[in-house]
Amino acid sequence: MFIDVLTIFPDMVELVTGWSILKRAAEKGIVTVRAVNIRDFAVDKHRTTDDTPYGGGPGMVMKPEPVVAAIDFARQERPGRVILLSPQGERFTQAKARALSAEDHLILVCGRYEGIDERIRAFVDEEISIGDYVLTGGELPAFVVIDAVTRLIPGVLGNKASTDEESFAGGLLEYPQYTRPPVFRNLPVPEVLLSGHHERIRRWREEMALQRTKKRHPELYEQYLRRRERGNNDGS
Ligand code: 4FV
Repeated sequence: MFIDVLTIFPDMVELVTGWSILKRAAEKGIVTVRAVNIRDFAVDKHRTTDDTPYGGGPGMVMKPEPVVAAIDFARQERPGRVILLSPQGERFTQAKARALSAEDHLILVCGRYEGIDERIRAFVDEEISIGDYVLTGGELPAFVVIDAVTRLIPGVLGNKASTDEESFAGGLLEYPQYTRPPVFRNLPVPEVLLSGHHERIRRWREEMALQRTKKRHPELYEQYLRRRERGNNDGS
């Protein structure tokens, strides 16, 4: 997969590509992340990428020309899905991460300032929000998307199974995990996990995932029950 990050702070991209799993994925050639500096596409000698809002109001707005020229540049070598990160976007989910992990080329547009010129949206395929809060820029949301998407690409994570059983994968939150020591500050590991009895462990984990989802994510729990109900009815 190719990922272009369109930003006026290209050095930030090192944050995701320079470490751990994503670094190895890049070294293995599974994922290529490229920083595209929007300022390189500015049309004036001062390399301006922002201006005051028409109609007045606080702050600055991202100019359309440099951003759209950067999108054109990113699309030159290969077609790509252009994604704008913004609070007005569709909420990012594991299902969306799974869908994007099948793409060949993602072009992530990172806004800055109070917002972007509305005409940029005519050159964008979709908008994604990572949550209902306002950040200083779209770079961190872009990195969240890159992390969540690339770890789903076959070969990136050592063990594929780890993405099958995790939260949201099966529609439930993940069950509690434990590792050595068997007792930590008088807190023991649940005996069933030390039993070696795989069927009892499997049932305990399912029950824990159900309880945790019901308590912390009731709507996800309802969705899961409805899907299970449907599953039972159509025998799937
Ligand atoms: C954001 C979010 C976000 C808005 C103005 C960047 C900021 C600034 N992006 N999910 N929440 N973006 O807050 O995606 O330009």
